[in-house]
Amino acid sequence: MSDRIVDAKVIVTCPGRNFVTLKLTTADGVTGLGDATLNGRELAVATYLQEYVCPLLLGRDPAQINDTWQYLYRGAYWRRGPVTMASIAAVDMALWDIKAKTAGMPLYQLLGGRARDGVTVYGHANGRDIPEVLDEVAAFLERGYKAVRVQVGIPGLGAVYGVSKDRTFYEPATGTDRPEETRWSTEAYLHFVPQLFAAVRDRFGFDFHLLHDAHHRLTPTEAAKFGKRIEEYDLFWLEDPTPAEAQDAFRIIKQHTTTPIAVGEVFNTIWDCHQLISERLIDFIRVTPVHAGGVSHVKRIVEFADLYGVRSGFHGATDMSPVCMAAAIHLDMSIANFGLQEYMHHTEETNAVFRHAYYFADGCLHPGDEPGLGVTLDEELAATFPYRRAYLPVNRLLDGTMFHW
Ligand code: GCO
Ligand code: MG
Repeated sequence: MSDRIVDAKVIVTCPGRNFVTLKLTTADGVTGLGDATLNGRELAVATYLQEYVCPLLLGRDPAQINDTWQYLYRGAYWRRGPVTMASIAAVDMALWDIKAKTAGMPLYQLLGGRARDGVTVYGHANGRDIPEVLDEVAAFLERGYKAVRVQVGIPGLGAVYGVSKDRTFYEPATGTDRPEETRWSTEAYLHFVPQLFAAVRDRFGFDFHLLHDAHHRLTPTEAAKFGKRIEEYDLFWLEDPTPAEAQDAFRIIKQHTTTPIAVGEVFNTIWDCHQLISERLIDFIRVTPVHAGGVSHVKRIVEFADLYGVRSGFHGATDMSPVCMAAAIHLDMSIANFGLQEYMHHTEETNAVFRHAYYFADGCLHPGDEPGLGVTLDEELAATFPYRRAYLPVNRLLDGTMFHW
């Protein structure tokens, strides 16, 4: 007699930032967790799950992951989109958690076992000016990181993407009543940022991976010119050079530069990136379980990407809860075409609510040995951190024109 899902609960908590988590329980008493956090729009996903998905899950066999995925994807008629796909992702992650716990093994074992010793990660070095960033890079390298992303304040501009106000924790979703408004000049950015790469390579050499995120702000021509200009600094990747929805824009970039290109943190399905991958227009695909349909769908995307020499670079900012991070790490451990994993620290409160088996050592994350995803959610503690509305910033050009954040 097969098992049945008897409870589906959505837990919203704010231990430093908001997280939405789905917890499934089976008649056999096994529980599974799935991350459903969509930064700045959390309650839309919580409602989608609570009102439309949870009732459908009760009574289903937790072992039938593929059928449940298709039931929620094909069965909704309205396909794709961040809200729908984060909801499906949460169900998928929770079902894989249950399956691996039932099998008594860490999830990566079910996905085919270890394909590497550990998951190499990159940290975020940032600062208001170049000397501050250099100090941060030094600190990451001292802690054993083998890859570092650098972001810097731009003279003449106020707050810019990727530069923390808080030195220990980066969270861009700060506006509670309305989004924070920032101002932007692509000219000022393109003029200044190569000086940062020059300073980093000058002081620390080339013996580690250097990365940078342009956060979707350049035109294809600007990105092509920029990529070419910075080739001498040998970036591991230039991330999100142009707005990600236009897949053909990347053809222009690729025709002009050998700086490797990463994109995909805002993608929800394979349909958002199949052209980028099959035409070899990118080098790294940045999808992550919570925003791209869970473990099952991300596995499908990276296996497809492997056919074209595109490697993984899963998104791992603070808005991916430890549940999503664990799912990403289990995938990273087992896939053939692993590239690099993003890793940002969660707050102590977050780590207390979501106790996790994964840990950092020697520049890598390791999944630990617990069965399933290896994450437990302390519901009582979670309830002491109520939801607080938060918006990601919006961005305008210096003349007030709405721009990409
Ligand atoms: C990254 C991302 C993040 C996003 C954030 C939005 O590369 O880590 O660009 O910083 O801005 O995840 O919610
Ligand atoms: Mg990014």
